[in-house]
Amino acid sequence: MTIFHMKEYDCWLQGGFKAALKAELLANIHAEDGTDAAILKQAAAELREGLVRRFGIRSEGGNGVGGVFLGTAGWLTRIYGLSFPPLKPEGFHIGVSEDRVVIAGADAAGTLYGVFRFLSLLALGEIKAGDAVADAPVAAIRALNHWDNIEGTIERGYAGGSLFFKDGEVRYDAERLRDYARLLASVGINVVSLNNVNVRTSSKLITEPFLPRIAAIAGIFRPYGVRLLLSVTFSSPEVLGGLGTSDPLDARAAAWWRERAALVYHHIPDLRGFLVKADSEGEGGPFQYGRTHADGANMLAAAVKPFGGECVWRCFVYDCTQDWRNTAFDRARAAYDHFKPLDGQFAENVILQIKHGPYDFQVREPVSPLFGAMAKTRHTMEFQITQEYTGQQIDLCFLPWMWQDVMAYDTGYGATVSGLLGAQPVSARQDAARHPAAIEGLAAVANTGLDGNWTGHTLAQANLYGYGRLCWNPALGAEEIAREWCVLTFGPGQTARTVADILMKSYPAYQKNNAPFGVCFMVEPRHHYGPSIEGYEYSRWGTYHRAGREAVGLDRTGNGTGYSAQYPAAIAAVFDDPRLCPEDLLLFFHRLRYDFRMRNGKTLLQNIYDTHFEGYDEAEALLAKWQTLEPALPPAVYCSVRERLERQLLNAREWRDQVNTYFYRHTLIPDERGRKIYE
Ligand code: GCV
Repeated sequence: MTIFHMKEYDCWLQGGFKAALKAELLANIHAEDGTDAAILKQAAAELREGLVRRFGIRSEGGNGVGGVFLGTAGWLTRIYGLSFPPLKPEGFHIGVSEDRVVIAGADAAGTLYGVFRFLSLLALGEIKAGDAVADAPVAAIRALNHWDNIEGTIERGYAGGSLFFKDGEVRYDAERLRDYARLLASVGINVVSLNNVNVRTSSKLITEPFLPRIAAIAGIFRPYGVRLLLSVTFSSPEVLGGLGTSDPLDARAAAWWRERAALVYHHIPDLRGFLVKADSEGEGGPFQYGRTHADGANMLAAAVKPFGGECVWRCFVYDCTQDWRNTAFDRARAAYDHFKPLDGQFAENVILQIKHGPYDFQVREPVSPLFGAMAKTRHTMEFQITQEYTGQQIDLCFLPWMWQDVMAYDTGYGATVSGLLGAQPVSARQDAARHPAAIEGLAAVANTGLDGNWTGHTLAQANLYGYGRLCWNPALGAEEIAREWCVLTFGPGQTARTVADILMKSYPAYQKNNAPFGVCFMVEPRHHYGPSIEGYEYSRWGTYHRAGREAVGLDRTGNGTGYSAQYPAAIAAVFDDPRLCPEDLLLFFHRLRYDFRMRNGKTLLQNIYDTHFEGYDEAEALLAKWQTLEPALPPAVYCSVRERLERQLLNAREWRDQVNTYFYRHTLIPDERGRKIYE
């Protein structure tokens, strides 16, 4: 085996590749970079820098008729008389002949994305003379949310400290932020929020001493086509303005926000807008004043509207002070119950951000019933790349494996999630063909920090890469994403194939270890790493499985909490019938006896035992497979992943033994294969 000398810091933009196109051709660059447009200049710089660093090809400046022609389609037509098929916004066309490569962007961002795609295709060995590639992002909003605190810590962060803040200040390494912006742009991310949605001490970021520093960060991201969002606390008029109220219908609060928005936009004129978590887990919100979330969001939207800004409003609103004794209450209902009745009441520059499932980024949840149902309100879907509930970047869990299921889910409104993402947003209503409930984009909680490899677990870089690629093209399968990422990171060959195989097997293994069949939340309270079967069972958070001697799970059908009725009738009918319900969601929708026969003919209990034994064995196989790569990897990379896979195995052992023991003690029914379960 040969060693590909990958550098963890470089992620999927590794050097050391051989270009299949002639160096003389690639070195001769004719680029539209003599303009004022920062993004176009960056595109040309990225092409030159990428060719040197990744392929060892140094450009000499354009001369003669051959070479690489880079710019917007309009410029290439004007200067060189080239013509192109119509390009979609932010899209590009790449055409290669024996003596010419043309990279034409629909606009400046498309040109930049065209460069990154060209370099990727070159590294993947997937571009040669005669090829033509035209592509454009499917999702208009491709956002990354950081949950960074101004102290420098990161809520649910597992990769070191904040890239943006330290000790109460905006403090960063500009070089590193540029590298970060490049990484994000290379997979098409175009919006980044910097600070935690639990705003607390970072509420002051929208005050004068901090704004110039935030503006400087915006300046680093700008040439990469990335615009910033700032998380703000709804209670700002009280907290920062000393007003004594933040009531959205109080003229003083609205005026305070208008003034504040003017100040913020004075410093950062292209800020995308404000991101808000309101009435949730201790954050203030309109409910405090007896107002609706439309009242709250619209007030903020009005404040940023004169500057072209948007109010991104999260739908993670639920009562976290519940009583476990109350079996009628169901937290899963909350987002739909709160927001569906408000559909149509939000201003045009409000974008609702809805978690992909009704709970909270569990290993397996149904898709939220709000998707497809919000026909009159702009909205995006929220994912979590940081692995709060999926192993915290100690355990390997390749998230695109689950995200592809979300994308393929048929909402029952005449479109899958991926179909809704492809549709036009509400703001482009004139298009009669558009689906009324188009999803305008994706947002995801970032998994990055100051660790040298950005993500703690080196293989967790694949989740960030995969998220960007999925925003770009929601129809991309996990396997394709894994293959691309592995070649771009580990070079072509057997090592990449082995790592891709490890990635693809990691999510099913993790799911088997975790709470059985969609029951959710059997995790250690507070930090959420590792099993605690009753950790949340008697708490206020509304996350119960109610396991007893004879049955487990929550009845969310019409006979129970009625949650399933939030879906269109045809979908609800599937979820309501335990014989039709997807088995990995069986206990999310049903309370079932342990002797319920699943589709493989075995009882529910035996399936719980089996999956947990398998989950451990599969974690063991992941480690064994990784160990075969020792001769092919730089020692530091090999060792850091091996050490994590060893910890993952210990974790899997806890999951297996705690879950199986728990159910054995409740039922006193042994494993039919006589495997070890503790008394
Ligand atoms: C930022 C979960 C997490 C919280 C997070 C919250 C949210 O509850 O545990 O850390 O808060 O989701 O999405 O707002």
